[in-house]
Amino acid sequence: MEERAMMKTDTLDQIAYALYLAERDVYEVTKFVERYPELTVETAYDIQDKLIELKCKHEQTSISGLKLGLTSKAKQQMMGVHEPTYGVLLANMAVNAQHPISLKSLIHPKIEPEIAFVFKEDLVGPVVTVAHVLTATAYVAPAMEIIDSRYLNFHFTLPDVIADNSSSSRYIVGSQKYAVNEVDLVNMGCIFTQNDEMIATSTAGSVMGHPARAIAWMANKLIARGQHIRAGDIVLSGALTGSATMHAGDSFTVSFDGMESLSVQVER
Ligand code: 0L1
Ligand code: MG
Repeated sequence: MEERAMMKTDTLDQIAYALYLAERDVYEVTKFVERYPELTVETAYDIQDKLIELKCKHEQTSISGLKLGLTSKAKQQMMGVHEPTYGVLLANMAVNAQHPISLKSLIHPKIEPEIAFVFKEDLVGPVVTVAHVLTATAYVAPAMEIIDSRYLNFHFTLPDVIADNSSSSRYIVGSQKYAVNEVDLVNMGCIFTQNDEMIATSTAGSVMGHPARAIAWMANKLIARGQHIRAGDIVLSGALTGSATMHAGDSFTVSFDGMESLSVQVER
């Protein structure tokens, strides 16, 4: 609480609005920590909440779920941060894989394989475990996330990226649904291809040993802010591999053992 009081509400509103405009008008901004060194992880989640309010109001959309980011040590090291993050998914971020994706409204998009968990029950911290996550899950499905940091060259600190809704941009969820006991959420292999060339392989367990562990971590964080995972929410687990830069005409496919593969095509 004390930490949060160090930044004026006006400043938090201004940062949220600057991030909203950068996304709306498709341009990059420089990280805010340089201008506001007092920005903390907690104040950054306050800004994220304000950004989501702005987007819901101006884009006439609503919250459809949550996403985890930076769940692998490799990605944390790559980005120079020390813990995972979460962000909010909105209904208008959902992409239908049947149609080519336009990059026109995106700044410098990258795409990454994820596992989507869809919830049939609320999941409320602070003592959520992997078992609780699995019990509350209606189904899992293959997914991809398009991330599009609003920061120049994807350069940010942990508070910056949290304020920017953890780089959320779009998400794609496969139409086939799988019960949690139908797939091996630790050892299930994943192959990620770009234009039919394999660019990365991984296993489900690359997300904190078990993707449900990442979700439990988030549920236990959310409660400190009076928030929780709601029945009906879609939650993206965090990426299983590094992300790939998207170009016009590219195609991307993620194939998980035991699940139908999911492909997207980028508009030419
Ligand atoms: O979903 C992710 O892992 C991305 C979180 C933000 C970091 C980035 O923009 O790469
Ligand atoms: Mg992601």
